[in-house]
Amino acid sequence: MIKSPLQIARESYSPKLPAALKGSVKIVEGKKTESVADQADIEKLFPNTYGMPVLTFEEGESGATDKAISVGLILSGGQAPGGHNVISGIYDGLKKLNPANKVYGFLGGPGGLVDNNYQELTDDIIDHYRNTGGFDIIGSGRTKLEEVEQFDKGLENCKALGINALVIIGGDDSNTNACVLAEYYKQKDAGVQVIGCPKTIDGDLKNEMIETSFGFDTACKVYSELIGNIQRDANSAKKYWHFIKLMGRSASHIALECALQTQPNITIISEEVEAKSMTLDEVVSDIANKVAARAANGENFGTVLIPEGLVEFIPAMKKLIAELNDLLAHNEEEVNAFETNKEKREYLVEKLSAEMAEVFKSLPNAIANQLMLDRDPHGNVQVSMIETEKLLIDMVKAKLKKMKKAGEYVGKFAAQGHFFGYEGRCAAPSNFDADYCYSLGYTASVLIAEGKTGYMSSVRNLTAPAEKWIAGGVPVTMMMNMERRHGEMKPVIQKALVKLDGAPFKALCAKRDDWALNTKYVYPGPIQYFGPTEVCDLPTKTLVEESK
Ligand code: FBP
Repeated sequence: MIKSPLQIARESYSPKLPAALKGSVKIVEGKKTESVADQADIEKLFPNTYGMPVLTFEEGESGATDKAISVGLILSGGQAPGGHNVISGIYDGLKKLNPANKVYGFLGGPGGLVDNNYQELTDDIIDHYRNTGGFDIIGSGRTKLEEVEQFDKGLENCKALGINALVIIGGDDSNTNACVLAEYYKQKDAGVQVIGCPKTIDGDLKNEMIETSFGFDTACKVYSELIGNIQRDANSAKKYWHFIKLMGRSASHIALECALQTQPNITIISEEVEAKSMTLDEVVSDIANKVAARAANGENFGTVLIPEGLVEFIPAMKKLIAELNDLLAHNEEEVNAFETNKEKREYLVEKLSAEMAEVFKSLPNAIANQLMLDRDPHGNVQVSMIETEKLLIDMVKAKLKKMKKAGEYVGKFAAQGHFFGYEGRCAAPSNFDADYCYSLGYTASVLIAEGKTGYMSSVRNLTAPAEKWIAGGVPVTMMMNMERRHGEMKPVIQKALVKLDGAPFKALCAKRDDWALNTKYVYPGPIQYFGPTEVCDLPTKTLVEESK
C-alpha cells in the first residue's frame, strides 16, 4: 500500500478511551429491559435474548475469561469512517486480555461468513489500517443474513476456525440480523456469541442508549466542508443556485447536521415534509418563493440542501413506493422478464391501486424508472440513484417561469446540481470518530470476554471529553419493533428519524428564515487532525444540541 504523508502521520495517533476501559473492567448490570414497541411479539420471537439488562462498564474487578478465544468480524453495508478503528479496538482489547486470542475477518461482508472467506488479522495487518477511512481491510457487503441455512453454514465455518464470537459492524438492518443470529445460536446452545456495533453515516441508528452511529461525524464534516466551499463560490460569483443532495437513505440527520454547520439558504427536512403532508408541488413552491425573495434583494444565488430520501417522505410518493415494493417483491419474475422500462411501467400501472397508478403515471420518466430499479437486499429503494436534485431544479425553473409571467419574480435562475454521498463514506475518521470507533471496538472485546451475546456495543456521554465517556452494552432486542418489510411483518430495529420536537431541528427552525433571505454562510473548512482541541475534537452540532 502506498501511503500518503497524512496516513503515515495518523498511524501513530492513539485514540482516546473512556477511563473505565483503560484498566480492568467491571460490568454493572442495570434493570431488565423491554423492546421499544410491540413487546409481546418481540419477546415471543426472541425468548432467549429478550429483556436482558443494560450493562455499564466501571473500573474494577473483571469477570472476563482468561481462556484463549477467537473472534470473527464482519463489516456490513455501506462504508462509514472509523470501521478500521472498531477493528483495531477489538483487536487490541482482545490481545490485551490474552495475547493468544485470535481475530478473523470475514471478507466482503456477511457473505464471507456463509462462504467461509476469511483472513486472520495480525499486528502487521492491523497497524497499516489504524485511523484510516474505508472498509478495505476486509471489505464489506450487503448480503442479508436471514435464512436458517446461512446461520447453520456460518456456524459450521465458525466451529472449523474455533470462533467463539462474531462482531457484526453494521446499521439497523445488519444489527437486526445480528440479533436474530444471536437468538438462534443461543437457542441452539451453539457456543457462538454475537455482538453488534452501531455503524452508518446516515445517523439513523440511535436511541436512548446509542447517542450516534459511527461515521456520521466524519461524513457530515466532509460534506459541510464541501458545502461551505460551494457557498463561498456562490457568494463570490453570485450567479448560481446550488441544489445539493446529501446521502442518508431515509432520515434527514445528515442534511440537518450539515445545515447547522454551514447555514445554507434552504434545507429540506423529509420528516417535516411528511408531517405537513406536503406535495412535491408544495416543496417546489416553497423553494421558488425563497429564490424569488432573494432575487428581489438582488441575490440570484443560493444553496438548497436536499436529503436523498425526500421522495419517500412525500406522502403520495411514500404510498406509491410501498405499493411498488410489495408488487416488485411478489412479482419479481414477471417484472424482470420485461425488456423495456415502458413495458415494466405499463404492467405495474395495471397492478397498482387506481390512486397510485395515477401518481405513477404523472411522474417524469427518469424518476419513474428509478423507482422501478431493484431494491437493495434489505428491500430498500436505492434512493442514491434517484436524481432528486435535478428533478427539483427542473420543477423550480418551471415554477419561476410562471411566477415571472405573473410578475412575481424578477431575477435570473441558473442552477447546478450536486450529490454528496460516497465522497464522505471513506474519509479518514475525524478525531471524534477515531476515538469513538476505537472505544466501541474495545467495548465489544469486553462484552465478548464476559460471555455476552445479543448486545450492541454502546459508548455514551459523547459531548464530554473521551475520558468521561460511558461504555457498556445494550440488548439489541431493546431497540426492536415490528415493521412491514417485503410485504410481511418483521422484527426490526426502529430507525431513528429526525424528531420534529427535538433540539437540532428546533435550532434549524429558529434560524432558517434569516438564513433564507440573508446570506449567513459558515465555511467550516476541512477536518483538522492536529491542532487545538476546540478545532480537532468537536462533536457534531446534533450531539451538542441534543445534550443541552
Ligand atoms: P448503511 O445504512 O449500510 O450504512 O448505508 C448507508 C448508505 O450510505 C446510504 O446513505 C445510501 O443510501 C446507501 O448506503 C447507498 O448504498 P450503496 O453503497 O449500496 O450504493
